Amino acid sequence: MITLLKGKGERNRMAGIHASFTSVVGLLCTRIRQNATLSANQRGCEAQLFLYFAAAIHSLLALCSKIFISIRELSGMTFLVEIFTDGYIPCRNALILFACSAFTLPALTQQPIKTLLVGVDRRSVTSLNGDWHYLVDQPPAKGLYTAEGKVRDNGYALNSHPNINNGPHNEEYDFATSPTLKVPGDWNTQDPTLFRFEGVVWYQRDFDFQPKPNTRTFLHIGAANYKSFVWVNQKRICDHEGGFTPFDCEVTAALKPGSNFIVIAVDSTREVDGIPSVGIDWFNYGGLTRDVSLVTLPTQFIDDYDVHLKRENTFSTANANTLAGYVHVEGASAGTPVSLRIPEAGVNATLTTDAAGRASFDLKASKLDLWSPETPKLYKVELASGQDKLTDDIGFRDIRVDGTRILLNGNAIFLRGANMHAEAPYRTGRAHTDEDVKNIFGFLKDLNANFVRLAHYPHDERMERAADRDGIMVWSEIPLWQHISFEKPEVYAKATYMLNEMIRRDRNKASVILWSVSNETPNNPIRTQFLTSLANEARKLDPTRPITSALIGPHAKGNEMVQDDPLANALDVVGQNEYIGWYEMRPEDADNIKWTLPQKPILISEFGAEAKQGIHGGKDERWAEEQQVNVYEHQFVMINKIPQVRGLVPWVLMDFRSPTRNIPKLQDGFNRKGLFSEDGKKKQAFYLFQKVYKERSVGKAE
Ligand code: GCB
Repeated sequence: MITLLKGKGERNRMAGIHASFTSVVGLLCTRIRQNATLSANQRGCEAQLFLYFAAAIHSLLALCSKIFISIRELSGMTFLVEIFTDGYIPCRNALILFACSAFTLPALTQQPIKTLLVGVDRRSVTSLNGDWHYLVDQPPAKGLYTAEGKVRDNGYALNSHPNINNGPHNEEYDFATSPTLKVPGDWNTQDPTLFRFEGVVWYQRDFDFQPKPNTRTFLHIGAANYKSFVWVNQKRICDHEGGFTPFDCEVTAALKPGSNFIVIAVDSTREVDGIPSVGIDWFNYGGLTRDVSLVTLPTQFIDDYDVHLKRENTFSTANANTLAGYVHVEGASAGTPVSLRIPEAGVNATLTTDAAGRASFDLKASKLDLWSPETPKLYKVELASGQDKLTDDIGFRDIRVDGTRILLNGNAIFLRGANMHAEAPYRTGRAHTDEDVKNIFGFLKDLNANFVRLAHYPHDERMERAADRDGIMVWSEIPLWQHISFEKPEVYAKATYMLNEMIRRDRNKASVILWSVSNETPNNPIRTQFLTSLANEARKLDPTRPITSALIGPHAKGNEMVQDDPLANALDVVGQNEYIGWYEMRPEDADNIKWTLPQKPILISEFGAEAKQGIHGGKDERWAEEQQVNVYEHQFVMINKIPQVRGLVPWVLMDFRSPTRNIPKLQDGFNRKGLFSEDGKKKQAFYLFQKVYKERSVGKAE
């Protein structure tokens, strides 16, 4: 109330203090980060002290200014109210800013990523896919969590068996006689009683193993949504958070000759401080949703590599014959030889590792045919070091931004795309099989698409493999969707970890041309600083690809749309989501909208309307296929007037399950904005895009 009565001048002054504080903190933190002479701990400490100091000064100044204004303007009674209401706000803001700025600290002191094997699908492994016994630990999951919230190692993890016929009463569970779930696979679509279950499910399976001398063995989990706790032969091996990226747990010491068993508790409970957080518009499929395997390697092994076309300051086809990158050999001492061979490109080199086990290279190939959607050329890249070797299929290409253009191998490109969730066509559930991937790529090819945004999280690695083979360019994203706890340092640490895992898994995929740090986040300083740091982190991890994010807003003022989200400054390519004709305004209003957008390449990264396949009617009848077409036709009029649009990414290729879409007979639990229904039936809008993409009638590459 009182705040509303305040003069505009004072509010502006407060906003000014705020903004200056934020930018000073941002600037100083950047300087501190850049100071390579300080050790990580020193830097962390200096930054922390500085932030405490700055936050304290800010609170003090802000509070003094409030008190002063209150004394001057108001009676004693109101003055008190002022201190407790408005006076509280700057303090709170300062604290939030402090916390927000402090999220830079984990980045300063961050631990290197644990072993994460790159190219596991190119190795010979022992698959643990198949039938796993399971039991459900209903919320509050007392089987997994103690009253203090600690993880229980002495319960189901022990895989004990009940004394049924004699002996003292002991356990009240038995994995051995419990039903089974298929791994990989979500539990929701396998057991009807678990369809809407979000919580803890315990998985167990036996396996035989014969340890070999001088080897190390890892349990590789392609993805488990959302938290996992792993035990092998009753020993706690590892935990992991994040539902869409792979992880490896070393099991060498826990394994024994003969029969072994593994127990994994997977918790799909949504958490406010999770990434994503609690509100999501896709189905929260839980479980061991991707391949699980045992990978046995020599004691020194290749755990990571990056083989790419060297990025020069300017691209020229004539000079596009140098390869750069590194091979990392875990356990190697300095001077360990590494062989890198690409016979078809005339590369046959012996590299040597440095003290950190990394063999960097910069090598001329005798001949390179660059990867592109038209010629998705992949080379056999053979890596070997000591007893370890593997062969990957890698394409080489250059992707960069030049002004408002996106250049692939020096040529301006226009992205004819679609968004896709990891929803399996026809069968529904989380997509993970070769068949799912074949179906999704069949849809894209039929559409004449050359691009897919894999929303809103990293998909199964098979998708990128298929994209590499089929010549479909990819936008890959971490699940940082809308509202997350931007003010929490531990959430920033999680985001960087997920980013690391995503980039590490897919950096050798030529098809991946964009890393996205987020989707539709609220425009405020805390968020902007968080995502700017994250975008810079992505650039540091991979300086060869442009960074993007999908922005939302602004709302139209009359027929003006001005996108002034400062996050755009941190991006190379700006994704603009908008739903004119569905969530706001009428479809035909789009014709007259005047957009002001950053002078960067813009992708219309989401637009569309719902329609239920098979419902027909007028162009203004909601849910009719004709209405969906009408929305898109007006969108095309609008988009054709925005000169820097470099791609169309309709929302969405196929209808997908969502817990929030509950209109009976129309949605029935599905977001219906697909060009295809979930059972693969084309809606009219599919044919519209198929034609537009064939004729190249909307948008220009330059
Ligand atoms: C959006 C979100 C996407 C939703 C979509 C919708 O803006 O990015 O995740 O599913 O809108 O259909 O509302």
